[in-house]
Amino acid sequence: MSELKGLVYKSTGSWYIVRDEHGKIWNARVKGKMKIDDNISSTNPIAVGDKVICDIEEGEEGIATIKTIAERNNYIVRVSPHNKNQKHIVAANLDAALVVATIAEPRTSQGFIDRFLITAEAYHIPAIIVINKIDLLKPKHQEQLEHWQKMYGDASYEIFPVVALQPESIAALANRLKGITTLFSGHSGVGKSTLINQLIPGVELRTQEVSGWSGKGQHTTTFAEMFDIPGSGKIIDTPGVKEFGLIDFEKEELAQYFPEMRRVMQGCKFNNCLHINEPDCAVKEAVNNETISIDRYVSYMSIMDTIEKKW
Ligand SMILES: Nc1nc2c(ncn2[C@@H]2O[C@H](COP(=O)(O)OP(=O)(O)O)[C@@H](O)[C@H]2O)c(=O)[nH]1
Ligand SMILES: [Mg+2]
Ligand SMILES: [Zn+2]
Repeated sequence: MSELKGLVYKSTGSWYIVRDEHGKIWNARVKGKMKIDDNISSTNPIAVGDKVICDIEEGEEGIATIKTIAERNNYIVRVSPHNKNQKHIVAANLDAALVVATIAEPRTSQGFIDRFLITAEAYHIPAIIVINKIDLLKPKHQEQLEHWQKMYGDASYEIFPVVALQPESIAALANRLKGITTLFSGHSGVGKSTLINQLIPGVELRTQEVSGWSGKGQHTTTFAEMFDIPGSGKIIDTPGVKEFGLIDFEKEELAQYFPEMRRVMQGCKFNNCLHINEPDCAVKEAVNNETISIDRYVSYMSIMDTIEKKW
């Protein structure tokens, strides 16, 4: 039996779309029990972005059986849509994780962005922030944009203000995404599909599929899908994924996932400092002298409050 090496582009439950090294598309499935060394007990054995080796089924054109999956460089999980106690791998082998946010129509909260950034930090995946729809900004929104640019810039994040429909405004972002595999996420309505359609002409994702909050009650278990950027690079779209579940971590670890805190916290008097009310705290000192943004610190504190609740 001959075999093929490929990359998983889409998972639709028990079948996977795999593209082999020559660009050919295969429908692949897993047969029997496959031994997978993931210690996260996920509901899905294989995820978009996985590198796999398959047996080619004889007599069945385009059908293959996945037999091994290569070790993952990284992966990102969320709580399983079917079972709160189980995890679902959204995607594997990412070079970057990108969040599309908007200041107006709709407004994305800083809390949402910060939780996304923490998740990316926890998985050691570089994060990219895109602020879309800047054509709609009124003066007070403009101030908010400048504030976020400084705040996230100081924290060492890349932030791209764009208008998804204007090719010149997305040129710098397109350049950044060249040659890498990037996971896209963001609330519905922020222009994620519009942006992907601009970056990948011809992909023609449906836009405006959810208006306002009407999608809330619907059972939308859509699956992640990977697309090739012309030239080089890949985008993984995650329609219907509201938020990535954080891995469990201790209160003591939270500050490590804020790069601007991570940089100063070795100056704290206590090495188990939570940076709340301890004396001689380098993080609080940085907040006081405005090297660390007060808004990021507030975010830190409110996420700290939720840690026991295991969000
Ligand atoms: N004014 C403006 N509207 C945009 C922009 N990007 C997307 N939209 C509109 O926002 C709505 C939602 O876009 P869509 O791509 O479906 O959002 P998604 O839910 O994040 O995939 C659509 O009506 C788009 O035309 C933008 O940069 N400026
Ligand atoms: Mg969309
Ligand atoms: Zn401290």
